[in-house]
Amino acid sequence: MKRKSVLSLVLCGLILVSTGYALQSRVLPADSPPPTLVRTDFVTELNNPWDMAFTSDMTMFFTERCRGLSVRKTDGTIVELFGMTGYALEAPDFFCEGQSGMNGVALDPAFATNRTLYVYMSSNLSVNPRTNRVVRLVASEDFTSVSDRVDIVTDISYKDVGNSWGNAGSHSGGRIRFGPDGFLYITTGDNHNGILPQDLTQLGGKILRVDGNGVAAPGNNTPAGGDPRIYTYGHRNTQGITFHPVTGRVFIAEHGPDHSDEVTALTPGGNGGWDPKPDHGVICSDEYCGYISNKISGFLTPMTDLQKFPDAMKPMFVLVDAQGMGPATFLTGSQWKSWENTLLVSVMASMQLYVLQVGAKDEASGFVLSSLPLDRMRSLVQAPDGNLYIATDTGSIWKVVPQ
Ligand SMILES: [Ca+2]
Repeated sequence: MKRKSVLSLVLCGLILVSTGYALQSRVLPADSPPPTLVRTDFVTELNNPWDMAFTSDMTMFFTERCRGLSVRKTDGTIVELFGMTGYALEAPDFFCEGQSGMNGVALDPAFATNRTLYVYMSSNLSVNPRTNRVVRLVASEDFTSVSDRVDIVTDISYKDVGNSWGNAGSHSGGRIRFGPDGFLYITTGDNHNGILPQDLTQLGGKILRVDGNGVAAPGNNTPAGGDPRIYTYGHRNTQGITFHPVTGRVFIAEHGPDHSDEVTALTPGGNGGWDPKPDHGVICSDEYCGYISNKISGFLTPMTDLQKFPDAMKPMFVLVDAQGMGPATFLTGSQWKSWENTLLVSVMASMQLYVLQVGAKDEASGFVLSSLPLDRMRSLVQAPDGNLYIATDTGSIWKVVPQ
């Protein structure tokens, strides 16, 4: 990417980086060409596909937000495994509301031997309020059923009742991924609840890190008095989490309100700096200042309030004109040519993908990928075949081959 091209994008109104942080523009290596992308439909006619997880032989588990968990076998047949009535294992407590339902899916690192996988779903097994849960399942050898349901995390904050800022089921987070450390990372949302992100006793507005039984992982460095499952806090509604292929560092991408989509490299025990509760004397509808200011006088509530939290984790990439940044994955392998080890992030409202180059100090810059059709891309997963798979809100899962 030439600096001239970056400039032209900015001139087109696409502001790539904030001037509020010490971010640097970088230029991708000129001696390595970018890949050409060949896109085909992998699965179509789905209902809000939300996430995918692949076995080593390219069997694909996938979720549909209002239906449940299914699997696409290598011969192309699809089996409905877990969720609504008629699925192989019905979940009577499962429901779909707002942005919630059957969200993330992840395979256990030892899936090949233990057949274990996990989903993030809304459940009415808890009442007043209902909750989001992470549920563990075991898949049969022939992929025709799942069994042995165990709810390993049962108390993830859920927006039980709509308010002036949105419907019930809003801001649930919902991505789950195993890190290279073997622990499960879970992204949660702030539920339009002002106190949640900075409240260390509740699980909304956090990144959680647990083992396969839902027990807090060692090394979370949760501040004293906090729930030990909390890895980082002070987040809004994170839907993207991925791990640097070389350093293993954890990166998240999260929506801003009407400003400041952020990509952030996480530090254990760190504060993301989002605090939408009203300061003393400030009145915000439903005690949530996420779309206005939480201060007596000031600008919009910042996504990272360094004035209030000087030690907060600074984002390494900010999209000032927020467009719903979320799903994210690093691209690994030489087939990606000059994009190897870049961070791919979906920006849903503008229906774009950003390719970000991450520097040694976690600074980043990037450009808009323009060779794929416009669509709201809800999940980005690089599969064991080295190709990229993209779930779209319009009901497809694409296969994208770099050439
Ligand atoms: Ca932040």
